[in-house]
Amino acid sequence: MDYLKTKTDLQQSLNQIIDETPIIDIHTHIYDTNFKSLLLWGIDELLTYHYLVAELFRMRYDLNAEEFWALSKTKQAELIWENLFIKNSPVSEACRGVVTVMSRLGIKNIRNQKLDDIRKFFSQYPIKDYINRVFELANVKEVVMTNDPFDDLERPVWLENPKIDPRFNAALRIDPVLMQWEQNACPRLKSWGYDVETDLSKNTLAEIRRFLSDWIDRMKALYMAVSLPPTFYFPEESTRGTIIKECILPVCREKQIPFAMMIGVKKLINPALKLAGDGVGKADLNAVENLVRMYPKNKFLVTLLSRENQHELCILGRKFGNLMIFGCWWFLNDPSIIEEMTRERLELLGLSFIPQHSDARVLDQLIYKWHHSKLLFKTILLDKYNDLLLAGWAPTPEEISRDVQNLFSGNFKKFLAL
Ligand code: FIX
Ligand code: ZN
Repeated sequence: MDYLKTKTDLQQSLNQIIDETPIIDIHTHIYDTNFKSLLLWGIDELLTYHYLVAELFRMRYDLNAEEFWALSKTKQAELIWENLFIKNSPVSEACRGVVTVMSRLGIKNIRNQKLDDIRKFFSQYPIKDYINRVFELANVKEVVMTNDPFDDLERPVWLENPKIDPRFNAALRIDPVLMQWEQNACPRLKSWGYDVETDLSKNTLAEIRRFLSDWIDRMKALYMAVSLPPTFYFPEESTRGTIIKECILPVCREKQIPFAMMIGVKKLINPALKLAGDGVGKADLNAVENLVRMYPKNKFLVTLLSRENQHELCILGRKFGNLMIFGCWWFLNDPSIIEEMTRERLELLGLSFIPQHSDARVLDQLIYKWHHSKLLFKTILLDKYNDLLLAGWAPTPEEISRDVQNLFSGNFKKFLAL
């Protein structure tokens, strides 16, 4: 057995393992080529990512949002490039990410490049080759999409029963069912042939279950997902509480798939910023505690948006094996917070969690979101294994490889198979 007995040995072995271990990215907003314009890629999409739009309006508070949104995508990108990269150093995580993507794609002397030349670089790739290149650079073997039957661009694609690239798994996203039943989901389901009314009669509940089951089967969805506000509570005498209890949880049990709850989004606190206008709030984790305890036969994937919720979530994770904690979501996907959350999770949960997801909305973001996170995991895990070494336990490269495989894909696969 070649035990790793020094920090230097640990570091060399760990760095190689982290670089070589393929990833399943369990939550993204990217699509395979069947979904045409929904698949976003290239420099203009990278620069107009809603994280950067929010940062632009900080730098240029004088900008009129309506006028900005009226600009073409290329003009929006040029404004962002000028204000967040040229007139100010791109130090934010989202700005640095754009630089990382270009560097790792092989673009040289980025800071002196003209945007049109960068555009030419991206245009050289046929999209299917580019998908391969991005997955190869990020070392991502599979992603899970966010698939929304209420999206008028996406739904027709699914109804054609498309042959989806096997690297792109589906997740059924059902926010309108839980968040806008009366005004949105109910009339839409009715128009699609489901015999539903706004009041939640036994028949309506059965039809909602049929709708969920149909779409899980159509998409071969790995899980069902929803994003919920910080005010979310359960159990709750409400439309949302009833649909979760009578529809979501029974169907997830029947299909043996997890229910993924992403909790803490304050939708559109600044509507003028559109996708960039969402905020964050601390959630009441009694809601999660009640769900995982009351429904031991259901599996729950949970990620929370508030940094202040993370320690409580780890403690819940220690108590309930049907709760799988995942990712450093959105406003938490920053080195200082990833560091804090990942250390806390390793100390409290060992290796029984999913450390990261990319939430990539633009295909190329897989490159930076994973490169940045893997750099952090190298530092964090080195400390943890070195702590172990100092305590008197020398791991082997095979054991570290096993551990990292579980963190990067095995924990997710095993949780799905439970
Ligand atoms: O609800 C979600 O899936 C969120 O991740 C998105 O709504 C959000 O805009 C995002 O992309 C964050 O990274
Ligand atoms: Zn997301």
